[in-house]
Amino acid sequence: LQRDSRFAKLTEEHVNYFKDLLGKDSAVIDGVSQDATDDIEPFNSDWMRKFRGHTKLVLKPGSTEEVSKVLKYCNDNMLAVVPQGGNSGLVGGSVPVFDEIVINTARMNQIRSFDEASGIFVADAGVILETADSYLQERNHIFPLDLGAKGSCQIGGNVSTNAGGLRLLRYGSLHGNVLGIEAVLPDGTIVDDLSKLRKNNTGYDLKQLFIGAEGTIGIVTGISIICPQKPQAVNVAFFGVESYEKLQRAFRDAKGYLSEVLSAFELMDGSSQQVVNSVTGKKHPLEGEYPFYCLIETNGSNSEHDAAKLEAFLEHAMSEEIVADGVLAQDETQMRTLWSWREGITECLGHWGGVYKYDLSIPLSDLYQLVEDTRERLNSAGVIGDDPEKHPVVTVVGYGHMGDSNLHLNISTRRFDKEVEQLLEPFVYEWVAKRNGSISAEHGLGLTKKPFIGYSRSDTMIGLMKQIKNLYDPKGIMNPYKYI
Ligand code: FAD
Ligand code: 2HG
Ligand code: ZN
Repeated sequence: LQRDSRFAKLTEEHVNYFKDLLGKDSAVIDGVSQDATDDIEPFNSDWMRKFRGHTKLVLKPGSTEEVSKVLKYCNDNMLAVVPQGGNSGLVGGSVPVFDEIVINTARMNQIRSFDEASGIFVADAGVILETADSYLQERNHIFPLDLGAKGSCQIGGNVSTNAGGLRLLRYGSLHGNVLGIEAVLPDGTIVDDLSKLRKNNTGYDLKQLFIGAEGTIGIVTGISIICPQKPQAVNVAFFGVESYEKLQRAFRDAKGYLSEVLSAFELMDGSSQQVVNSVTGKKHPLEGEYPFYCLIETNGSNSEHDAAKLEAFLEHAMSEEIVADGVLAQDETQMRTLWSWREGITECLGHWGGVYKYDLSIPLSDLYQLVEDTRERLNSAGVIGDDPEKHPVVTVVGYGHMGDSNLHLNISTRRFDKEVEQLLEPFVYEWVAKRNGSISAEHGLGLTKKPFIGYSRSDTMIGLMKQIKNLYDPKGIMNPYKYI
């Protein structure tokens, strides 16, 4: 990958323009002028510390109008930019590749309105997901999305990646819940489509293009989203299961027994639980060891009603030997503990060094077979083991949102290794394409998956995407070098 010479290099004149526009405190500058204001490094590297850019300028506009002026100037002066929210993305999309200017939305963090009767919440893109959720919880509602990075990711970043997360099974995707978007195009045009309407069939639904666009066509500055009421009753159960066959039965029967209250069905394999156990040193909630575990959550309006449903499911699943062991959380602390064995996996996997991550949609019946095939492939190549000299790979784990047929295949390594990478790619992508799956279920394409889009999209589809990109961003300044 080479720097695109059409893009201008940052000069002191550019920096002075931005300082005048935004005020000195809204720019993090390094190496362009004398007054380096802050440590620029965190904006240049991603959550996994896998990608590192070399920007010299981070801008933090405080309003949609400021974003508009910044982008217009960048567009007029051929300065490439990267939109950045909480920088928790997992595909290298939120950091510069070369010297692109980072436009960070952290200062745009105002909640604009909330209506308790309709559940419609309107806020700036830079509001942190957990802040939005806490605000809503105080008003008897929840944000329809929840995920492990909630403490740092921003709702604009969530929308821009079309994040899926832990509640999608129950509350649906952002394509359905986001009702309106305010965004700025590279030429400074403010697209005010901050509708609060659930239904609006007046031509193309253009806001959908921004949901999952990963910062390639404009900067999302505000969103309007419909939020469900806070469930009065929440239950969490955690099960050990002997086979993938039985796990599928557990899912099928959970839907039957729990129907409308089922809010999450999450898969964790035995290896993923060993990883959390060895990194945190905590005692696993179940005594025995099982090849599979699942976490089931219910959200309902009547505690007794839900508990009765869950107990009936439990009795059925135990007596039919669908699950081998299980535990039901008795209070909120236990619920959080059980969730930590699922939500903590991503962080623990990074303990030894680098992680190869694959976020895949696969037909449910085949979903876990990929983990087994990958493990076998790496085992026969002799790259997995305990000897740091001989074995770059520590472990291969499978977990994810089983309720959405979304597998997270992760290969935890002591170091990134060319041989391991060549064993994994294109093997994983070919495996998924053969089953008509998707090479990105929820994390997006960013930089990591850019070369592989063809495994999930036809030339015609990619051609149409390029036409849209050219229409919205004719000069190509928005998040260049990434997937499109
Ligand atoms: P960033 O990382 O800053 O940016 C992500 C992408 O969006 C980049 O391409 C960036 O250019 C673009 N972008 C950001 N803000 C804007 C904006 N305002 N306008 C235009 N473009 C923008 N994802 C899931 O789907 N489900 C999960 O369960 C999940 N769990 C996670 C758990 C952990 C521990 C971590 C670290 C990540 C997880 N993710 C998950 C990844 C997920 O994509 C992000 O956490 C989140 O959605 C990104 O938000 P962010 O604000 O950090 O965006
Ligand atoms: C999750 O579901 C996230 O925990 C992260 O989407 C998955 O790290 C991963 O691969
Ligand atoms: Zn996930």
